[in-house]
Amino acid sequence: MAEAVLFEVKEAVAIVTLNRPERLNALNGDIHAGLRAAFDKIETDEAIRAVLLTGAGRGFCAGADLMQSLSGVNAAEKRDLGAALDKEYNPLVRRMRALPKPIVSAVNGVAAGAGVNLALAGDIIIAAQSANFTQAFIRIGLIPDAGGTYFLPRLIGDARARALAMLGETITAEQALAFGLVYRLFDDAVFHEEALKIAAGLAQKPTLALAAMKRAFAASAGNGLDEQLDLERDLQRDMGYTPDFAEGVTAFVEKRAARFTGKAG
Ligand code: T3D
Repeated sequence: MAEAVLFEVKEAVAIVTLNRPERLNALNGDIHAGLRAAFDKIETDEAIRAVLLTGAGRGFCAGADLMQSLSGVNAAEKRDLGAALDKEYNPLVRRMRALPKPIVSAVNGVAAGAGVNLALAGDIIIAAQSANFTQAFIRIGLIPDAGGTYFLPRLIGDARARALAMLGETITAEQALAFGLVYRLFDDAVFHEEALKIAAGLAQKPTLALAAMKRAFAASAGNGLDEQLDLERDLQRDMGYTPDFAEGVTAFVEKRAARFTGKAG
């Protein structure tokens, strides 16, 4: 049986590929286990400085596997869906947001349900022209999970978030771009190459500054301006002590490209 999640490292980028193309990479136990193993490696391997999350085949991810994880649900069987979120989805989303390395979500095709929201847990979300996005939950009597009710209003505004969640309509990649759900689109033919280029570029940047930015952006959702200014001060103080800051300034003065290591000392 093929591995449910493919993992390789190229140019200091961990390329994590959801690999159940015949099910549009719907999330089952194997995929969750594969993602846990991938993030274990990403968190501990210093040579990995960025992540590219994508899908095999024509799908990015169709959300929870309705044939496996959610099959057999009927009126007689009361299923505790909260337990699945506690065990698999929520730790994954928290882990992605807390990861001190940037994550590029490369939505190569169909994205539905938790598949969309998994992409939104990344830092930079890009999509292929053929991709589409569906908050499919309402079609089966659920609410957006995996952070959907958190990410959506913040990214695209409350009105659009509610409409997408409540209507369960599919939007094209062009609409997703216009809404601000994704940062950029690329032609399908060059999508993987362009996605890797973005991730590899991030892997050469001052990793500690990227990690500090993630912390600052995460905190800004709950902070007032005063708290955020204080946090920026504290994080910037830390950045001022990093070798990459010294290298950045030196390279500027010497009129050459900076060579960042991403290391603390
Ligand atoms: O306990 C918990 O896990 C709770 C967590 C819940 C989180 C959730 O994500 S709930 C939402 C689950 N996802 C969905 O409801 C989406 C279901 N899929 C669809 O609505 C459509 O497939 C799509 C809109 C995503 C794509 O449509 P289309 O026309 O491009 O493709 P298709 O023909 O429907 O799908 C292709 C194949 O993938 C097909 O298999 P077949 O007929 O060729 O053998 C289809 O059954 C399979 N597939 C698609 N989505 C899923 C799936 N198989 C299992 N689970 C899926 N989610």
